[in-house]
Amino acid sequence: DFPEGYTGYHTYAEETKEIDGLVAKYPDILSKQVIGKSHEGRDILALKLSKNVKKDEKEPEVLFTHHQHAREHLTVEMALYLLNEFTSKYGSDDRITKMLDSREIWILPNLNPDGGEYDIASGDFAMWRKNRQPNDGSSEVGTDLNRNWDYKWGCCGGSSDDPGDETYRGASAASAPEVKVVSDFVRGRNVGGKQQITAAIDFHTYSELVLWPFGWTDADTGEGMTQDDHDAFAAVGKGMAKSNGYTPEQSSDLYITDGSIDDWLWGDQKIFAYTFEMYPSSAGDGGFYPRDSVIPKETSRNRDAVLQLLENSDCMYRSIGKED
Ligand code: 0X9
Ligand code: CA
Ligand code: ZN
Repeated sequence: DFPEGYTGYHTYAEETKEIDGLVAKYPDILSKQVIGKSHEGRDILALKLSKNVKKDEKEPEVLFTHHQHAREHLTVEMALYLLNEFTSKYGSDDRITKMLDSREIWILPNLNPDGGEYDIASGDFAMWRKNRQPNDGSSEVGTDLNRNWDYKWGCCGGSSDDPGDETYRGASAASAPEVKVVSDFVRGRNVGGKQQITAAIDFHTYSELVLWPFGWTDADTGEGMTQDDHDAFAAVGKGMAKSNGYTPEQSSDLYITDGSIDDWLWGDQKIFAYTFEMYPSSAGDGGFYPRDSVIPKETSRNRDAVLQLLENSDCMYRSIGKED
């Protein structure tokens, strides 16, 4: 369980209970799907939020993914905040109502349930990052999910081939079952040759950043990224950063990563995918483990940014005056 001072965070069981309660209370706008299993057999969920939720309507779809990294527990709270906020304010809050009426929102609250549970199993934090998949020929456990996605996997020195390292990229692209499950889910949203998901945020902690692709290269434009693509990423990214006070930048400005989810979502699926690094800005304010008292403030802090992305998701190029 979570240590004292952190019991406001949700364990996997508490998270499941909270979600099931919301699905029971708001069946017309919230639905739950089990899209696959983690290595240890826990459910990986996709929650859909939309008016007429049981129908697949012709509406832009937006994806929010959470908790790739075990110790980044605040990102699960971010998912639960969005689920609570959007269900409880549908019909009373104008912006939320408009978005549920005209978008299909996918929230994947926990991509790494095994790692998250392992991190709190002893009652003290384990500082765990990866999943809990064993590695052939090594006693070291785990793959860094955010280095295992099938785009430029292991290309560029932005991950490790050593199973003992924190950024171990896995034996092959999508070798982690959690990555495979979510990749297949996203590919499944390609309906009739068209990817329905247009925009995404992958939530992490910490550093208070809004990041956009690519991570594999320092170049702003080039292969897979036109000037207009880049400018739209930056325009919407900077707009979101203005509302939450985070710092906006290309992800490779932080450091080079290969096999990260946002590079795959954009490079392979042409989804405008951002990474948010949530609170705190620095290690001094709790690093990966800020007290539970910050949860309400630091999750609601992203409300406006999330709504901005939803509002832009029908045409991301409108942000640079190029509506098509
Ligand atoms: O290294 C990571 O995966 C992310 N930082 S964290 O401390 N949450 O582990 C940053 C990823 C930045 N790169 C991309 N988003 N591509
Ligand atoms: Ca709908
Ligand atoms: Zn992370």
